[in-house]
Amino acid sequence: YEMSASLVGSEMCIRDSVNITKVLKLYLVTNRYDYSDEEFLGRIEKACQNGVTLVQLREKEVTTHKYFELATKVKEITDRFRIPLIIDDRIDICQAVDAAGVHIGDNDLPISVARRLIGPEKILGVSAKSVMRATQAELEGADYLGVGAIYPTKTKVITKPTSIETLKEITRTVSIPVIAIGGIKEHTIHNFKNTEINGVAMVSEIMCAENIADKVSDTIKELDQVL
Ligand code: 3NM
Repeated sequence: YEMSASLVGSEMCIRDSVNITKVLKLYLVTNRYDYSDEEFLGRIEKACQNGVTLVQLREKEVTTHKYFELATKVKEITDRFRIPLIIDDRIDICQAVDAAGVHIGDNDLPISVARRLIGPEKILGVSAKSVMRATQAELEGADYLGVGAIYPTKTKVITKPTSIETLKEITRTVSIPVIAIGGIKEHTIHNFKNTEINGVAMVSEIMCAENIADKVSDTIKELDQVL
């Protein structure tokens, strides 16, 4: 994928320098589980080394101080690999560490407000579980959509099942890129043939993999067959 060096520095226009249709291919969403910081960061680094194309830092139960600290450390890693870092929910953390963008769901700020706050230069991702929400998100300034949960997931999240049919309807309707999320495993990627998605987001499949390097590179090979 193409990405200019400006992503690494604090220059403006991150959004323009990232090829959004390509960086969504294998989208790692983090989860801390019971890992030590060292183990957690080590896993993210392994994933970056072996082919994930974007990292979303997703923290739900930490203080702002801790979120900032983790975001700073994760950004050191993603910068090294020239991979965009997206922050879940927290616009302030995104701005504080100059991440590439922010991802918001139904319970976060309204989409248009989030866009106004982050400005035109940061990437805005939005969760969409219906065609209506997807259309609205596109209108209000989303750069990409996360659609799910496609499969049942054990990862702690407020979501509801979203069918592959709805996913297809969304990709047919909107013109911004779409990723699938929720319970996706290396061995279920083939199910996304002909859905017109730009990539998949994974949490447990990568964060809990016994061998992250193999998991990521094998998953990329699967994606190459399907996308
Ligand atoms: N968002 P796993 S599902 C963070 O449906 C997240 O919007 C979802 O975890 C949504 O890959 C989910 O381990 C968790 O199943 C996905």
